[in-house]
Amino acid sequence: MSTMVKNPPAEKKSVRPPIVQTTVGNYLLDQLFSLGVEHIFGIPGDYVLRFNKQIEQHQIKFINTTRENTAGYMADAYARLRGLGVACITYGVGINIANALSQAYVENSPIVVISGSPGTDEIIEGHKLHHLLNKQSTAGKMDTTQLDIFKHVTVDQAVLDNPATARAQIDRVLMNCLRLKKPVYIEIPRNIVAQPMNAEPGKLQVRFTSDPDALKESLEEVSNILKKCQKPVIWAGHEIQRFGLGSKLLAFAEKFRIPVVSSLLGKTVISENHPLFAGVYQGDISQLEVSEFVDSCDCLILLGTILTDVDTGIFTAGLHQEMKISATSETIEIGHHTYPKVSFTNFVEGLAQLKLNVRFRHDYPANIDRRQIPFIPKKGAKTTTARVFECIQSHLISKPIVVTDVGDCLLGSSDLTLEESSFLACAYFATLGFGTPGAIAAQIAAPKRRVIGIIGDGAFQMTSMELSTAVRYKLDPIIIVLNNHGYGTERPLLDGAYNDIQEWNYSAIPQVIQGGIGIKVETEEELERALTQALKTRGQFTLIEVELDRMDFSPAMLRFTSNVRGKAKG
Ligand SMILES: Cc1ncc(C[n+]2csc(CCOP(=O)(O)OP(=O)(O)O)c2C)c(N)n1
Ligand SMILES: [Mg+2]
Repeated sequence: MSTMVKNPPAEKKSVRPPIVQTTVGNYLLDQLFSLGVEHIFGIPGDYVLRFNKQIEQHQIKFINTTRENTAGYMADAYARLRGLGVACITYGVGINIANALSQAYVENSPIVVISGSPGTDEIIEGHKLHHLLNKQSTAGKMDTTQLDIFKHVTVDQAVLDNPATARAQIDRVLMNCLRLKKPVYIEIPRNIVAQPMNAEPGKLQVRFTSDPDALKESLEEVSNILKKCQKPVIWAGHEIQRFGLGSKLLAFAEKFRIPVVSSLLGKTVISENHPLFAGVYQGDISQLEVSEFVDSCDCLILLGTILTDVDTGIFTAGLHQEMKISATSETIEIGHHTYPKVSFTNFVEGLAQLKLNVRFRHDYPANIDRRQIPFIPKKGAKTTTARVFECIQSHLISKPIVVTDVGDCLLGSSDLTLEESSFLACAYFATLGFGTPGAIAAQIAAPKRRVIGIIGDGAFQMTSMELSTAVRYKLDPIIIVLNNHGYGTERPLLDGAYNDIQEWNYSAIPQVIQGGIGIKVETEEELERALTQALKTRGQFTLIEVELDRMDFSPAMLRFTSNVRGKAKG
């Protein structure tokens, strides 16, 4: 008998993708594109021009911004909506992006900052190069000033000074950006950008792993708590959105019928029209029924929530529930136990799959009236901040993305009822100036959706020139400027002339930047008309300047000033 096997199973070969010749800059662009990046925000400069040329010849589109920090905010907004954002700067003078990186760092926004730099062949002893601090120029030794600064606000960095190691560096840094959801920094000396390198193109994939026994034990501990408690509530934070876990969170909440409140930073982690959604919880800044509800629960399940002063209502959130489960990307704590070997992603995925015969019944969330009340303008009435938000709420049928700045626009927006992933705001780092560039980038990231930016006059004066980017790329965000004549949020804390700002004719800005429509409104009727018209206008932005009294505030700001103001230091 022949021992020959007629059809031997095909030998399993590990199929490696073919090695391709590329360049350092192009490899980086290809990797970014494979991760869903279609736009890069930034400003060119001689240290980065060769890379700008490579972007021009790539599928990725370069969006010229007016400043580097706005490029950073735009990459941040893009990352929040698309999972990864990129900003590109030139060396030294682009350092003003550090503010945006700080925000992205603490608010977990995965941004890649790419900077050009002097060529490795240009560092000659005694030569002073522009844009550099030139503290000491030593032959052949790269300047590290920018790298040193950015090390504080990024989780990984690479200087691509050698094509032979560039691929490994790029892949490592991008993986860390996606794994940790925080900014990273890549510096490319200008003589390296077009140098050839070999690559095996392949999509980078982040895998989150846990010790299986520890994961099992942590989920068993959750099950035991769920069996014991009567009235649990999930307090969901922004990390759920950043790690793409919204559907898992919802599966967990729906399976056991657990109501969900969100933090302000995590607003819209799930649709706020979902029957289990019970409101934005911020301690004593919350609407009364929301804080009373959370206080009445006996089990608090924090998922992806960071307990900042803003999100705890200046630490007025009681957190005195008998049972507590808390999971973030940094730590998982259940009762008195911590689980360092369990990843946040695996834990939330595990919650969604829990098998447990428990259903909670409490009808509170259904009792919250979130019906959209039509906005009927009162004839001749001067508008107030509260009415601006009521008017916006009545126009949310088209499910726009709302982007806010810091100030009353942020607090006032907390009461809006929005769809999932429809709210962008820097509610922790709280840097003024995010709103306008953030709204423009949101439109680039999600071109099929309308975007409403709500911005205070003070914040608007910081980054309003970014509207010229909206003109250039024919974008049509609606920008509502709440003109309360200065730094209104600060007035109740400690007022002085320092809270006044120069009056601008905001609605005349379109004339200067040669595009867009400007409307000034003072009454409720004008506001309603302007917003209706803006929503119908496509292809150009509409700026609605709303004239408000200096000491007029939203209901949320009034809750802040009356309930927790004493705890806020000026
Ligand atoms: C970049 C930056 N500088 C300063 C502050 C401090 N600050 C917080 S709120 C605020 C006033 C904002 O004024 P405006 O944008 O008009 O909003 P309003 O408070 O009037 O609602 C200031 C100056 C900040 N948050 N960010
Ligand atoms: Mg103001």
